[in-house]
Amino acid sequence: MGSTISELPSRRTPLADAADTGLKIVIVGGFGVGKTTLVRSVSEIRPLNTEELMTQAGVGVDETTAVAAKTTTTVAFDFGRISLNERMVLYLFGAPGQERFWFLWDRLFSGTLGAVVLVDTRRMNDSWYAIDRLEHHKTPFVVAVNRFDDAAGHSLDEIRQALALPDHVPLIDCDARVRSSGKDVLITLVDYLYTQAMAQETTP
Ligand SMILES: Nc1nc2c(ncn2[C@@H]2O[C@H](COP(=O)(O)OP(=O)(O)OP(=O)(O)O)[C@@H](O)[C@H]2O)c(=O)[nH]1
Ligand SMILES: [Mg+2]
Repeated sequence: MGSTISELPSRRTPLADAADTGLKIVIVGGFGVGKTTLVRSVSEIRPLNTEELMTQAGVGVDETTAVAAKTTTTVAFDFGRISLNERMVLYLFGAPGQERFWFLWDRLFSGTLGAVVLVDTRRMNDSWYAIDRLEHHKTPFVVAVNRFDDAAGHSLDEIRQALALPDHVPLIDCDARVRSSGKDVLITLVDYLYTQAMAQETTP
């Protein structure tokens, strides 16, 4: 596949010897919400991206109205890695956002401990499929709102209501282009997974 790999960091951070806990995390959400951007900005290795140029063939098939500047799209998945501390490593899988590639999602969820649902407030409806599949697989998830510059300033409370998210599901703002912001999202997810695991342990 003639994938274009651009703007990749040249760094290659070796995995720490002490790393003994690897967690598989998926990044899901609608078309063009910034999944590939998030994996790229946080990954400490050169991420694998399967981006293809969007062509005339997609006109009328792909819904590009809100992302007119977008020129490529993920056709398989993104892969990256980030060490949260000496011992804990996250393996990140970014899902393809376009409906015609959704059949890949269920396979991508296999062995996943948790997920990030990226949301663009201009196209909230595109988040339903992701939330539905995660609930179906009983995969714990957090929701991160990727604030695009031209997005109306909906509050997190309004977004929680619109997505009918239960109170226990963490909901935060992020900028997928900023490494520290992406890292905060992942830390929120790991904290949430930890709290859930602890709660299950204490439940008789
Ligand atoms: N202004 C702004 N642009 C962003 C932000 N996040 C991503 N982008 C841009 O939005 C476009 C879409 O980002 P991608 O990361 O390709 O989105 P994706 O969810 O992987 O898209 P698909 O894989 O095609 O579903 C890119 O041109 C990014 O540079 C953001 O927070 N703000
Ligand atoms: Mg992508």
